[in-house]
Amino acid sequence: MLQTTFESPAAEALSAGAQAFLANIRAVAAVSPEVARAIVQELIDQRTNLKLIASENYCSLAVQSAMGNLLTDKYAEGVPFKRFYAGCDNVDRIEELARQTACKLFDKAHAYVQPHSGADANLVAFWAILSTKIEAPAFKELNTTDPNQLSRPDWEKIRQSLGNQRLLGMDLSAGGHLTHGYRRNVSSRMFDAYGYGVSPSTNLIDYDELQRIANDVRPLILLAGYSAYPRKINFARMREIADSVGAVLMVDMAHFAGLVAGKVFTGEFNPVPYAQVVTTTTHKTLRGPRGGMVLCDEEFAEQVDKGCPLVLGGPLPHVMAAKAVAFLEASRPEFSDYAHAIVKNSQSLSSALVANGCKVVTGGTDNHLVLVDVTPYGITGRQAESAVRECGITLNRNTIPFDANGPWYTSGLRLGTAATTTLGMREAEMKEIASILALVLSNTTPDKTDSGTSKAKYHVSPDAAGRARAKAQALLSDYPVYAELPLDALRKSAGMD
Ligand code: DSN
Repeated sequence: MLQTTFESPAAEALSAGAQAFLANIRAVAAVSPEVARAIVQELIDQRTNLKLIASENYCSLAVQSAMGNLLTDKYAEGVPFKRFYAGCDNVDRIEELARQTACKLFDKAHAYVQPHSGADANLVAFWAILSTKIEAPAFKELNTTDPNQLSRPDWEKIRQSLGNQRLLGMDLSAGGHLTHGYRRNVSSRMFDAYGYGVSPSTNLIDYDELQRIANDVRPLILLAGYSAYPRKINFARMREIADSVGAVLMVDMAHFAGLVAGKVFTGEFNPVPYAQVVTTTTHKTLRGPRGGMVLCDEEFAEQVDKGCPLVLGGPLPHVMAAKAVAFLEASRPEFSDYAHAIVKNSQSLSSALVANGCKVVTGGTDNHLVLVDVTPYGITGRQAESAVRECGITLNRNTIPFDANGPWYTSGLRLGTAATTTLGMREAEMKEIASILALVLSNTTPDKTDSGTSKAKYHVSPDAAGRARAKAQALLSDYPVYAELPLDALRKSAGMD
C-alpha cells in the first residue's frame, strides 16, 4: 500500500528540500508508482556508483524544487515584459532575475536564459551572429534587415552573396563539441565549417597554427570551447586571432562555466571579456538545472533575444526559475571555494593516475577534467568504460587526439571531478579513486571472438573487480549522494518495500 500523506516520524529532522523531495515522491507515486520507483532507483544507483562523468554534477535540492512546480504550466514566448502570451507577470520577474543575476555573475552586458540546452544556446548564438553581422548586398536588395521576414530563396541569395559564412571550431576528434561544426551536426550545414585541432607533439592548441588556419579560412565565427580538452585556453590570444581576420569570437564555456563563475579562470583565461558571444549549459560545473544560456555584448543582444521564435519554442519557466536559484548559489563565496576545489581535485586525480602508471593526455589538467589514454592496457575506451562501471564507477569513454579507434570504441576515458567535489571529496579520495581505476584497468583484458579480438567485450579479473567495488562503495558510504534524502522513507513512499 502506497503512503500518500506526509507522516514520516523524522519529518521535522529533515531539511526543507528533503521534505519537499519526499512529498514529491508521494505525490508522483499516487499516480505512477513506476515513475516514483524509477526516481528513487536513480538515487540508489547514484549512491552505489561513483560519478566521474565530466559533464554531470549534483544540483541542490533548492534548484530541484524550483524546477518541479506549476511554472511548467505557463507559456511565455517573447522576453520579459514583452510577451506573446497574457499573464506572464511572474515569469517576467523570474526570467528577469535569472538574466540579471547571470549578467552580474559573469560580468556581461546581456544574458538570454531561455535555451533549453547547450546545443540550443549555440544555435541561438549562431543565428544571432549571422543576423547581426550579415550586411550582404543581397540583404539590402531584399529591403529588410529582419531575418524573420526572409523566405527560403531569399536566404539562398544571401548565402550566395556572402563570402564569409564560415565557422572555425575545434575538431570533435581533438576535444571539440558536436555543435562546433561536426559534419553530422546541423552546424556544418548552416555554415561552411572548418576545424582546428591540437599539436601532434603536445596535444595542446597551437595558437600559431590556429592563426594560420584562420588566415586561410577567414571565418565569420571563430568558436572556442570544448568537451574533452583538459587545459586552459588563452582567450586573449583567441580574440587577437579573431580580430585579425574580422571574425566574431564565440566561446562555448559549457564545461567550465562554473570555473569562470567561481573565479578559477581569470584574466586571459576568462572568456567573458574577450568573446562577443558566450554560450553555456547550466548543469555541469555551474551546478544548476539542465539547460542553456547565451551571454553577449550589447551589439548582439537584440538578435539573441529573438532565440524564440528563431530557434526555440516556448521557454521553460520552471527551468528559468531553477537557473535563477543556481546563479544566486554560484554568486556566493562558497561557490568559489567549490570551483577551486574542483580543479585541485582534478589535478590530484591526474597526478595520482600518473603515479599509478596511467597515461594522462597532456600529462595533466588545468580544469575539471582528465583524459586518460587506455591503449597501454591493450583495451579500447569502450571496454575500459564498461569494466570500470562494472566496478562501481560511472564515467565515459572519449576519443583522445589522433585516436585510432574512432568515436564509438575510442582509446580514452574522460574523468571529471565536479560531482565528487560536490560530495565533499578532496585529495585523499582522489588518490583512492586513481588507485581503483588503475586496479581495474590493469586487470581488464579484451575478449577474443571468432573474428579476432573484440573492441567491446572484455574480462575483468573477479578478484580485482571485487576489491575495486568494495573501495568504491567505501568512498560512497563516507560521502553519500544527496545525504539529506531519507532513502528508507523514499523507498516506502514509492512502494518499493
Ligand atoms: N554531452 C556533453 C558532454 O558530455 O560533454 C556535451 O554536450
